[in-house]
Amino acid sequence: MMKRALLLVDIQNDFCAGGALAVPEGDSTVDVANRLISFCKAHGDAIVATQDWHPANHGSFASVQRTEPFSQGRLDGLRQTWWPDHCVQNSEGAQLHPLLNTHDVDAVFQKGENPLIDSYSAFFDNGHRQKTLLDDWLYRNETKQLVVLGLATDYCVKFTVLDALTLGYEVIVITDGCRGVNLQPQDSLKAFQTMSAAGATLMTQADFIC
Ligand code: VGL
Ligand code: ZN
Repeated sequence: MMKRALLLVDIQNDFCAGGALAVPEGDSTVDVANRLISFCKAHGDAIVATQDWHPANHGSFASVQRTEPFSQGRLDGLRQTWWPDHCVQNSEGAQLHPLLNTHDVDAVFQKGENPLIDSYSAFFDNGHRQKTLLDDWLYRNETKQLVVLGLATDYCVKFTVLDALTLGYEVIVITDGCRGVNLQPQDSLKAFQTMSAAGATLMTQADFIC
């Protein structure tokens, strides 16, 4: 039996309306996520969610670097965008969206705790130096296929999907369940193209549920 897991990336208050790093239309991922949670639950799939989970002194914060949000620099030798303070551990902004059906979520994985390096992917930090517990959990669950959606298309969704493909998972990305930051106008489109070129299958929720 091919086991499947639904992976909900960073559907957190800070990436939604009114949040510290609000992604345009970020809230619209919640309905898609809830529909897929019901569908996948009914099919016996695992359901996992991630949280961006930074200490208040995280090195990706423009405030910590005393610079302008959305400008660029280097962190631990890697290119880095400086973000507004967001998803600070245990804050309201770091909580999963209140309308997300977390009752049916089997496990939540946190990332971005190390203040010295950013962590867009749910599997590794941006330098691939440390691994989260997600891959081991999925391995124990005998997961072959991941169905991915969430926030943000051009950062955490993209890098999660690329790492998942490298780790050998079959990956389906639910395009209408994702929204991007789009610091540059085409970033989300490019991210979908990059994920597709790397081997991910792009589908809408309607395609997937049919
Ligand atoms: C994210 C920017 C900074 C994301 C997280 O979840 O896509 N983006 N931290
Ligand atoms: Zn972050």
